[in-house]
Amino acid sequence: MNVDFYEKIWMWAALGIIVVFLASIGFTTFGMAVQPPSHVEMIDPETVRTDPEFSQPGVTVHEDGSATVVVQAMLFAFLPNEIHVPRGQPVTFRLTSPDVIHGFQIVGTNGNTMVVPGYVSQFTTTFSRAGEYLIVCNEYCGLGHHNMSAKLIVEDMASGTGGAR
Ligand SMILES: [Cu+2]
Repeated sequence: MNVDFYEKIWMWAALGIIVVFLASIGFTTFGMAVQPPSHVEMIDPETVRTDPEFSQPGVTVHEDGSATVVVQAMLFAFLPNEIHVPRGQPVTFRLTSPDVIHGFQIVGTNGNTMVVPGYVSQFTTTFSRAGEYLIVCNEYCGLGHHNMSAKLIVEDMASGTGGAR
């Protein structure tokens, strides 16, 4: 079979691109440890409302000053609706949904995650500026989607108070 010289160049170039793509995927996966989450926390959406953790959504401030925020995102609200967290301390958000997919975006910060029924979404961030932040659902979830919002208040707290509010 006679293959034109220029055709051959393009065939080898295409092969070369595929090799480069596969090599870069291999390098980032094994060399740089960039990979999908190895730990996925699951939860039965049917039991979220009676789950020991998620049936008591709220903020827990720990001895070291850091905080954990447990949030239920549901049609069409966040529980709790007003979240008080300490400024300058790591704040870990743990979220899940008992119904459909929601979003959880803290406007003006890097706090943003998807909330998928069946899974626990978790992220940790630190807020350096005190003040009031708007939390919105950024995944269209139904007729009341535009009303789905909450308030985050970043404030200076005495560490180690253990006060949940
Ligand atoms: Cu929503």
